[in-house]
Amino acid sequence: MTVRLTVAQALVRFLANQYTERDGTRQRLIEGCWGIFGHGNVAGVGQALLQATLLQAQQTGEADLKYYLARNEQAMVHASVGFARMRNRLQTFACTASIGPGSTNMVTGAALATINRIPVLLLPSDFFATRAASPLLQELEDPRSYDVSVNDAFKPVSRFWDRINRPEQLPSALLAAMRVLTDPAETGAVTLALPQDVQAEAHDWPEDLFTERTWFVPRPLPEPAAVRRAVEVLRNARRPLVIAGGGVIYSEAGPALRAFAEATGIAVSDTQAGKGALAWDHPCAVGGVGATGSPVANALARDADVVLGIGTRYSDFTTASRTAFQHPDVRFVNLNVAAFDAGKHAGASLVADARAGLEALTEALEGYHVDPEYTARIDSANADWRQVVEHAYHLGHQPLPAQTEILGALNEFMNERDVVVQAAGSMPGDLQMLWRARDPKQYHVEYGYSCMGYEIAGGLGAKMAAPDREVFVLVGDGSYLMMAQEIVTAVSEGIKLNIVLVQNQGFGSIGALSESLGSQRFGTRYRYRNPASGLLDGDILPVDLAANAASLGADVIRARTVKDFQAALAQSRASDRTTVTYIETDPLAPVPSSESWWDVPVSETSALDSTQQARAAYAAAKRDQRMYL
Ligand SMILES: Cc1ncc(C[n+]2csc(CCOP(=O)(O)OP(=O)(O)O)c2C)c(N)n1
Ligand SMILES: [Mg+2]
Repeated sequence: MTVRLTVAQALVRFLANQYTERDGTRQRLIEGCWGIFGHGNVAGVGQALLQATLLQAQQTGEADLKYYLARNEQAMVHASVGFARMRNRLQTFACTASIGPGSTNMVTGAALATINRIPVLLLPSDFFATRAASPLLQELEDPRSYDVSVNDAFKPVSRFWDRINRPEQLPSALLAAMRVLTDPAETGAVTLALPQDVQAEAHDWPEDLFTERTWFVPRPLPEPAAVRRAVEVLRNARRPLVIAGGGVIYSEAGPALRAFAEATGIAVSDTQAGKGALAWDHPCAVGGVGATGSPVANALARDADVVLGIGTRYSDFTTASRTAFQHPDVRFVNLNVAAFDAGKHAGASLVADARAGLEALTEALEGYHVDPEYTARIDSANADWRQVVEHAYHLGHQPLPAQTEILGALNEFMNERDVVVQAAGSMPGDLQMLWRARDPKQYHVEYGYSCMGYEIAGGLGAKMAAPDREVFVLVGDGSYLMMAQEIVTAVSEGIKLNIVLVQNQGFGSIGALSESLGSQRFGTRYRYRNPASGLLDGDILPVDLAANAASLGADVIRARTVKDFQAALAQSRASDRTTVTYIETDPLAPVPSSESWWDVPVSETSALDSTQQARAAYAAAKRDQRMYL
């Protein structure tokens, strides 16, 4: 039996019938379709989405793929990532974009998804497969080949990429796309480029293509010999340290991690993606590790003889650019579902689902426990650090509050299940160091790509995934100016976000970095150009981002003091409308030290004193950098 449909209609019908299942729970894989239409997709995928919606409304038994209109194509990928991350990678969205700029706007989102190992299905439109009308509006013409389009730019940032030049190619491409999206080791952006003529072309499809399909998301078990090798290393450890990454959370391995920590007494540090895997006030929890981590975790990392990395990619922030671990014989044990990550730093590789691997390790390590002196050291360091955090949370900085006070007030205000979303600027570092999370879904900081502009769009996706939670989006003025437009989408869809807009007149983060590297905050402030100096160091600009947010349809509260801010948060929570709380902070306020380092090279030769001094400090710090072999 066959059914006659266009390629786009077949695509939509197929996607509406895909499910994932893990631990006996089944859910739709593709929750809906984000899109912005242009000539490349309006009559193809657009028509198919409309038809599916209308047929479903008539109760024909046709499954729908609900359409959401974004305001920028990059943002719709971010929203899909926010959603998929919140749903532990078991569900995501498709994104349809028109030919050319609509499609290439998604490239940044694709890179973000792939780097963070989050599934998202991208459907950029492409020029005619027949080339009947070439060159089209927005078509890249490559004199060397007619088989090149701007969508080839998705190749390095996609885990699977294909172009559907004939209807017959669609079924196998779709099956491969679903396999990659649902494979925890391979997942990331999946791109199917769809020529605009092929989208509208009819074909007789086997009906079996559209039967419901369930993709079982595996929990690979560790190989017994690999467990034995890992345990051999761990049993000899006197100063071990766990690094919990995002993989712990995606695998819902928090309880298994807690059981492991309690059985062994090993301290647990976390990465940006792993924060909240173990509650911050658990006796074994020592906070963030690495360049923006807590000094407690970083001191343990410095002395660790064995590092057990679980579900972590070991980014430079996590390893302090490979200076975090200074024990001469430090060894790594890497529990990861992806062999690629499990093999890093010449570690003993334990390729497995985080939960399954932790259960196996806990069992095989029976009888092992760190010595009481190690435990006492953690307790006392944690007690000292808590006081530092309390101080930073309540600094009383004048006249403008410090950012750490805003984060503190928010942390104290939020309920356990509320979610904080952030991505770039000075906040991820402060959050990584100071935030206290109990729930594994509370801390949502995108720090694989640290993409300015993820905040509001990603928060929108997170809220769609968890309508029962309050979502607090923290966004800097720089990020806000890059991508604020999804406030309009939130308003139009009636999706309520609590947005906190932190105004510090430019790039607080890069300003501080620049200063520490001898570059004197050059080009990091939003100021008038000063004719005298020729630099952007004139007066503050007459820009009112609060008024801008109001103009996009949000309710806006202007707060000046921490007290105002607390009242604004309560008002924001009580409202059912997207609310922006606007607050100015002092970018020069003090922040506690992580006692760590990040490798950002400084000019080796320079006419500036500031750069020469920074270079000397850089060269000294660089000496601690190691290859872990
Ligand atoms: C898309 C993008 N462009 C550039 C950067 C580099 N960058 C990192 S933080 C930052 C400044 C962020 O400014 P803002 O949002 O105001 O946060 P603040 O640093 O002031 O806290 C820049 C330019 C980035 N991470 N992402
Ligand atoms: Mg700023």
